[in-house]
Amino acid sequence: MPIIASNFKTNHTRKSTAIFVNEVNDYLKEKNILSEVYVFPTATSLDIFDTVSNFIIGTQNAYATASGSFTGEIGTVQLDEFEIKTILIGHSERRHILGETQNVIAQKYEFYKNLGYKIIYCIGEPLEIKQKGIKSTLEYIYEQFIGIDINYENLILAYEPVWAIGTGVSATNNDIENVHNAIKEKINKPLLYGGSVKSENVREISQIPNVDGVLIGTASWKVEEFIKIIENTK
Ligand code: G2H
Repeated sequence: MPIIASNFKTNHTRKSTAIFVNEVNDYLKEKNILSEVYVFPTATSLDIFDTVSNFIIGTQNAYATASGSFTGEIGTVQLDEFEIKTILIGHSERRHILGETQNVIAQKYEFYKNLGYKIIYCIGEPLEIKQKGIKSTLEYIYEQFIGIDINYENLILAYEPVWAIGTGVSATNNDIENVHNAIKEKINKPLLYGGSVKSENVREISQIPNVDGVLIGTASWKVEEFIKIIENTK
């Protein structure tokens, strides 16, 4: 069953998120879709999903704590209120824009793993590494597994090359296949591809061997496009 995950990043209000969720929920109810669908809204909208049953809501981020003095962060006390048990960890925007180090990421991973959360763990290389070739790309990616328990039962991986994120330029099918094959050989977990996935390329991408689904930002923010993506994913 393919996995389709929408990452809202810093987009949508509570009002527009509620509309999005209701429409996608209605669509999934009618269509008997076989994909496993996830939505990661902003933290401010996590509380409006009480009645959603056709897909899984996760948090884009949280701190490795129950509660405490961590200005600007949320912890499990807040997530528990909304019965959130799914988290994105290691997204390139958190690594490269928010400055999360591998050490911080590994601590977060360990904390949420110990609580049984489903973790979508993101990895991916920047352009200058990609330009050095597949060997450097894989070395870079493997360093992103330092401190990460790859045997964790609730782990889903997402390969997101940094240069393909939000740029409109997806990796080629060949690039995706090579990296996915290599990762799968080492780590036998569901492996998503992310980076400029849209309704026009999702069918091809989701049919590449060892691609178990997709993680989508930009193209998933409009409900019609997200529904097309769900329809086109095989
Ligand atoms: C990668 C992806 C979603 P986009 O960040 O995680 O974003 O689809 O906009 O490239």
